[in-house]
Amino acid sequence: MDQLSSLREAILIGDGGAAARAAGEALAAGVSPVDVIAEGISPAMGEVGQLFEEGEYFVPELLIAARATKEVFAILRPLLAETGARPAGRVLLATVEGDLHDIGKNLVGMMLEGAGFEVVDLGVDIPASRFVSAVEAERPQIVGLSALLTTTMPAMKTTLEALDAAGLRSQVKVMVGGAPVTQRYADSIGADGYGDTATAAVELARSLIGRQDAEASQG
Ligand code: B12
Repeated sequence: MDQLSSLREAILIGDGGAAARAAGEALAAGVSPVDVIAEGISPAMGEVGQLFEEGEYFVPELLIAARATKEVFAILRPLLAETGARPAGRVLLATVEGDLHDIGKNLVGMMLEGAGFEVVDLGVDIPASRFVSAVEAERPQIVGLSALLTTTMPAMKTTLEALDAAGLRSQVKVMVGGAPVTQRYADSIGADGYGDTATAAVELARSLIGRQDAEASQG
């Protein structure tokens, strides 16, 4: 898809205006908002991360690429909100304590919104105690934890333990993700699911809601 390649290129050079125009053209050509994220923004940001790892990009390039995606999200957000009449479920989403990475989390949130989920995004660097109070206040079916640093992954475990200690663990399904996180790690901390991409996060959220409904009907 031509418009999606232009979108990718615009994000790679951090040109928000061109990215927004390319996204607008893709939408006009019939590409769905969800596909603009899944097939445009998501792979482009993956590539930006890769270029950084390879030493081709430095922090400024990263940040202007991330800023360019925000201009596209501004166009997509109202369109995503229009999809689906009844929310598919409520997801509380955040990056764990000590961790400021939010590009992947934001993509996950956008994709979930596109799939009809109501997303409560707490932001970044969220301590376990805030998850506890937010679960009490928002009553989500799912909590999504993101971590991009090996040093902050343990905060996922701490968060699960805090939910448990507050008597809330059985009321929510917890899904985890972020570049260093693996299925094995998710299993080791007792999370209910792991997703390696924003698209996988949507599938996972759907299946977790299904599991929760089944458990609720069994009493
Ligand atoms: C962008 C970036 C930054 C930006 C963050 C900007 C922002 N607003 O997010 C800045 C420059 C601020 C930054 C800072 C730092 N960073 Co950094 N950063 C990256 C980089 C290059 C890309 C991350 C990214 O956005 N990828 C693109 C997105 C789309 O992918 P993603 O996040 O993995 O998300 C996808 C999936 O993982 C999944 N997913 C994500 N979350 C969730 C949640 C759920 C529930 C589910 C199901 C799925 C899911 O879906 C997403 C979409 O497909 C990575 C390298 C890399 N390749 O990962 C390093 C990296 C993560 N950073 C690293 C480091 C070390 C740091 C710093 C400590 C650097 C420093 N010395 O100051 C600081 C830490 C700041 C902090 N306290 O958090 C290291 C971590 C190493 C380690 N072993 O932990 C990495 C791996 C780079 C490296 N090789 O050294 N960083």
